[in-house]
Amino acid sequence: ALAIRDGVTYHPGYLGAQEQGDLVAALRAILEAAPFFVPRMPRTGKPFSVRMSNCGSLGWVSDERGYRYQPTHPDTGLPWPAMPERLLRAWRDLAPGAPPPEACLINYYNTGARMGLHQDRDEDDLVTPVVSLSLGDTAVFRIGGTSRRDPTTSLKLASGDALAFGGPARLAFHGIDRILAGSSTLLGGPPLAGGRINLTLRRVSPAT
Ligand code: MD3
Ligand code: FE
Repeated sequence: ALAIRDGVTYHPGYLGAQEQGDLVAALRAILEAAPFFVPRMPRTGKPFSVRMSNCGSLGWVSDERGYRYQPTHPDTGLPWPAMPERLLRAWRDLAPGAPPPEACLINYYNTGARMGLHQDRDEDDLVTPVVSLSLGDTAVFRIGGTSRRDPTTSLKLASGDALAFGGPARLAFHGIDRILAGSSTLLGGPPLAGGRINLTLRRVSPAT
């Protein structure tokens, strides 16, 4: 593992080719039960370019009413599917000693999708690390400090790479500048027509 900056641990090639394929198969089953929804900006309702779903006991959603975690899918009203065992193992590997994850956000980026610089602060637990896994096309990821004006570092995230964000990096500004189309053959066939999937595992409620 490499220290990218204070609190950021990078594990290039954390998932092998077989594990990536198995995880995509598990995600296809999850997405049949919990299809991608289109998140919208609070107040304005402007749609995100990223499509989303979740697994675990809680899922992150966004609409005109705001950002929040909830136990059910915003369109189907059904509970989110369970987290696959391989994700729970990744959490134990990459956030050792942390209380179990409650939410896994599934972000899907087509070519042209991006995510502006932001902080993750919708969780009541802001101390447990966030763990991220990348699948499919390579993304140009950018991370700065806890002030929007802090200098940023760019990193290319390839399929199978993992990151953990803890300590001072838990509240760092970060985003996805672009997706390198055609850089991976992992994701093919609906609803994943190429592009990139990012999985972010989080603790939402403070451990008791
Ligand atoms: C740094 N997702 O879902 S993953 C997000 O690739 C999000 O889909 C991006 O930012 C993606 O909120 C970036 C890397 C990441 C995830 C969570 C973080 C970096 C983080 C939380 C705190 C600090
Ligand atoms: Fe984020």
